[in-house]
Amino acid sequence: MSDLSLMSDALVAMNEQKVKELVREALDQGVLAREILNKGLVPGMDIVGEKMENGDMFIPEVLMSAKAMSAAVEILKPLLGDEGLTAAGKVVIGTVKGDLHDIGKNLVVLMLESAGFEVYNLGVDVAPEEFARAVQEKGADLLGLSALLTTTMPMMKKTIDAVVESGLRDSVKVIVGGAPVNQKFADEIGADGYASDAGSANKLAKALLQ
Ligand code: B1M
Repeated sequence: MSDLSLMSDALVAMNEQKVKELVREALDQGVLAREILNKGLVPGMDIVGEKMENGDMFIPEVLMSAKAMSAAVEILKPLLGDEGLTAAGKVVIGTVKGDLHDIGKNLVVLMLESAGFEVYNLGVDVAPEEFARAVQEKGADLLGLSALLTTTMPMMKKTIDAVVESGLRDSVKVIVGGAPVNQKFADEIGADGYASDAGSANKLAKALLQ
């Protein structure tokens, strides 16, 4: 059976080739895509985060690990989604202004798309007015906000404020997520929900739009 800790090691070693090789090997051995993600890749990125925090890895190195992670996610992409679900609604999603982290948000996008949502991914560093404009233009049922930095969390509140100001708050549900975010914060800023990971975001989106 595949040892998924080797995948974490390869990610920390910034070895994209090896990561991809191990992902393909695990799939060949019948390991589920979700398990590869949750037990091999995400723990690897957690170690990268710790090393970054301790000054054992620097930004260019973290970027190389992030690139390896994205390449692995590309392989898993077609296998991650729920099958047989019908179009469930329109979603506008992005990482808030000042924040450039997008790996987790892209996983959320992946899950939502494969669950049949029509997803408009605005990318990273998205200003509150940009979100509000997109909600209006796309007629979104759901707005998803991601933040990975404690310093950009307040931007989530500002984004909700912008949606309120544009008179759209009653027509769109807002969900928030990202490592520093929690349910309490979501409640404080007036979001409709919080999800801790991509799978829960998918469930939450479906529940809110039912
Ligand atoms: Co940055 N970074 N980073 N970084 N980075 C963190 C987040 C950090 C925790 C590392 C650390 O110090 N331990 C720390 C934040 C500390 C804090 O504020 N609490 C940090 C810092 C400080 C910084 C810089 C300030 C560093 C610097 O320049 N001195 C800088 C800021 C740049 C900016 O954004 N303005 C910076 C830069 C970067 C890189 C560009 C090098 C790179 C990002 C590359 C990219 O995303 N394309 C990077 C990375 C890779 C990380 C770590 C190592 C990994 C993040 C990741 O991709 N995780 C991260 C440490 C860590 O998280 N362990 C760190 C894997 C991903 C699958 O998980 O993103 O949590 P995550 O997403 C999950 C859930 O959170 C959730 O579902 C996802 C999937 O299950 N989720 C949602 C996410 N969004 C959601 C939205 C939802 C629902 C759920 O609904 C809409």
